[in-house]
Amino acid sequence: MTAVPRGTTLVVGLGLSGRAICRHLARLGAPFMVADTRWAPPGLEAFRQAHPGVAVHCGPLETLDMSAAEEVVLSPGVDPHAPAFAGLVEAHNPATGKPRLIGEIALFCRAARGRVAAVTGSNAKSTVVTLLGEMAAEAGVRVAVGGNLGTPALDLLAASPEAELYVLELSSFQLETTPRLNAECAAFLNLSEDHLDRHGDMAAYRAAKQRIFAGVRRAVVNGDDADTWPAAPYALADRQVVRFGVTPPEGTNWGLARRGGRTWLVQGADPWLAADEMGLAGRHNQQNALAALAMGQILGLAPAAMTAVLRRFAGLAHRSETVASVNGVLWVNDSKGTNVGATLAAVNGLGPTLDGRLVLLAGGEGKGADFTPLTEPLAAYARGVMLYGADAGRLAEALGDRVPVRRFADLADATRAAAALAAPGDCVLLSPACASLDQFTDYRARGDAFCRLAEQLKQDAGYGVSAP
Ligand code: UMA
Ligand code: ADP
Repeated sequence: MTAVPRGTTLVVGLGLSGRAICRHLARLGAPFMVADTRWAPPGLEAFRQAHPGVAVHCGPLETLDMSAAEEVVLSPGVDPHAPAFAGLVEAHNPATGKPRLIGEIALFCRAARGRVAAVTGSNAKSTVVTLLGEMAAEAGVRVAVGGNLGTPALDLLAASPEAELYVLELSSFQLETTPRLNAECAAFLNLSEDHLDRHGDMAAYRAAKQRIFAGVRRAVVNGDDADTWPAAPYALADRQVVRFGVTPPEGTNWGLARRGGRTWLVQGADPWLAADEMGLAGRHNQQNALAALAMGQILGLAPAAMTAVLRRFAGLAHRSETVASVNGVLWVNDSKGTNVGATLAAVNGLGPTLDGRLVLLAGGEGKGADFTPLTEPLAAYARGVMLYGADAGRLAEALGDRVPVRRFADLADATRAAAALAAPGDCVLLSPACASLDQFTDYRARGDAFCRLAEQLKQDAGYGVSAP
């Protein structure tokens, strides 16, 4: 049994967040050691070189005595309810009064000087965070953007110490270990099944996301999704909550309204921008734009700066991204569709716009989700569904005989079969409704593989791929 020395902070996890936590503690001059549950975590040698003299424990945490640790700081990929942390969750150190177990974002809250705008939800976080970050920059605010999106929050502090505003994408994993975020503005965009293998059930998943409202000044929520509304113990006064939705809104809420034959983004009765002027396409992105506008207004950003960004922003890679057009067939990379809600948005968004039908590529790690909500939309819009990866069997079972389904060993085989099936006017859509980790390093690698396959088809006889 190894013991964490008294007064030493234990950092768990040597990934992106863990390394950012270590850099932060080193900058503060706080003594720390590191543990990772894996025997050979990636980047171990580089870590040892960057932090000579810092003790590293690799392997099961049960052989580590944490009882004297100053505090235990978890990476998001580490489950605070694992047996090794029994007794630490929600416990406080009697000597310091601080929680015994926290995450990276709790350290961020202690150190950040600028205002915090935070975004969570099962889907659309990255899109809304990017929109809001660009709006703030366009409005002349010194802004830093990161969190689950990419740059770990603690690295933002060092990279942009002068930031007036931090725009953070926060996952349920990060929020679960954040006692009080105290955000100036926090948005909870939507809730659909995801990460049930970690949280156990939807109630626990929702409760983790609700923590975004702890200590918040103003909240932005989805008027059509009651799960996103602040609930006990984070209930807020009505005047603190702004809603967005897809219908004409009341008061100062945000929504969509028809004017002169066009759909407009509106606040109450005030039109802000016609939806067809946006760089982003699809009803789901109109909701995303409304959420960003609602947050931007709360933060005092200039309206002209916000609408300028909505006009020019054309979307992030791997999110319903058109990557090729092959003999009249559209190829769309929605590799970031890692859960059922995201794939539903892609299928319902694209399906009605096609002259032909969808050929969907799906599969991977389903994270315990129920796939049956995909059946009806796929029956309506799909010519066929090509399944691959760990949960292909569960997907096939859920879709039953309502949709023609075929199974393949991997994405490459599934993609070739999709190309053979698709007819002019169709769309080959990669939106897997699953995580990629059984066959790829992450969703980007999966999306890149799909793009390479499309590119390969361009070289093959009979396929004249042109840029979209
Ligand atoms: N791991 C172990 N043992 C350990 C520590 C980690 O097995 O002791 C495993 C985890 O189970 C996981 C992997 O290592 O499979 C990475 O975990 P991590 O906590 O070290 O992850 P980081 O590299 O720090 O990346 C995290 C986020 N990853 C997770 O939450 C799993 C990244 O989001 C995020 O970009 C990064 O911090 C910076 O903030 C990725 C993600 O998939 C994109 N997030 C999920 C999502 O978006 O759905 C929540
Ligand atoms: P996140 O960071 O929450 O994963 P992204 O902006 O990266 O969000 O989008 C993830 C997936 O969700 C993509 O497949 C995207 O097409 C889909 N999506 C985008 N906006 C919405 C929305 N409003 N509702 C449901 N799905 C959406």
